[in-house]
Amino acid sequence: MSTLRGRVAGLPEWDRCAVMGVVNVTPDSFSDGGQWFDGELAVKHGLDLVNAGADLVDVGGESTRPGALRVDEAEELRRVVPVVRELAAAGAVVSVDTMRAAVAEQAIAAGAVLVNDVSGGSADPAMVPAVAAAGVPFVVMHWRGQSIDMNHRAHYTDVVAEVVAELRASVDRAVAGGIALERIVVDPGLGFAKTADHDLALLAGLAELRRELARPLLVAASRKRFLGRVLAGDQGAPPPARERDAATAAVSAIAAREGAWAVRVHEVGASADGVRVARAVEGAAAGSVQPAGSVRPAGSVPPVGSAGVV
Ligand code: PMM
Repeated sequence: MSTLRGRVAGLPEWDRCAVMGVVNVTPDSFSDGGQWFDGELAVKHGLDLVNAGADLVDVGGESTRPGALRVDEAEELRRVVPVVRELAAAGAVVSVDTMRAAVAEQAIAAGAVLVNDVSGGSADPAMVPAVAAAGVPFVVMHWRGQSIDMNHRAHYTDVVAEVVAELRASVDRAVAGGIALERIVVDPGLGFAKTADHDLALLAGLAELRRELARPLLVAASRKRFLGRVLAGDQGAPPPARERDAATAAVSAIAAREGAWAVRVHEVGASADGVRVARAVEGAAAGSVQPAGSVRPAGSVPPVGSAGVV
């Protein structure tokens, strides 16, 4: 299994695709803007995600939706650090979603064990040295610039090949800056300087991304625009972000089956089921039907082969 998904040094190893639940402590994220802006509500939400089956929770204080303006560092710290501290103290595996080294450093001091940087270390020159010094894992996402105007950069001849090449360059920069390769996760950055067709091509190319980059892969499709377009078809208005969770869970199952290391989602339960089904199918394909992984607290899928399964 490790060969399929890869292992990330410094993190627990799950026997299937992991599920990362999203905690946006922001007033304006496209997907859940304002819902968890209050720190206490954000902590409660993070714990709810863990109870629903999240293996990790990703805490962010800055929206990266297309057109978003940056928040200042003091405000991002104010939003993120107390939430990270409480979730880590409660036993959650916490990652911090930030482009700022200072936020990463303080989140790590508060208990975060993974830094998820949508800019892959490009937005803040102090990020790679900070993560290297802390010795924590690092998510390198494919990124072509800040959200304010990223849609203008959605031009590719061969999106999979170009994302591979650009991600490889970011990984090389991170390694040259002192981050151990075994601690690096890569992410194609669905929706970041990409059209819906680009996102779908990248999902179709997950096996190639995994093979070419030879690093664990994080897939973050949750509630994104391309799903709205898929659901609406050629005509009609896309459903709002919060009505894209079933489609998100479908992507989670596909990504898990393609060997993704983790999926990043807002609604955890259905994706937690999806990755377990993928795991069971994987076991069957390998010729041995195996239980579907570690215990899931709520709405569990019974182990394959247990009584009562039709
Ligand atoms: N997308 C968002 C935020 N953080 N992190 C990673 N690694 N990959 C992503 O695609 C990604 C991300 C977009 O906003 P959201 O928090 O509402 O999903």
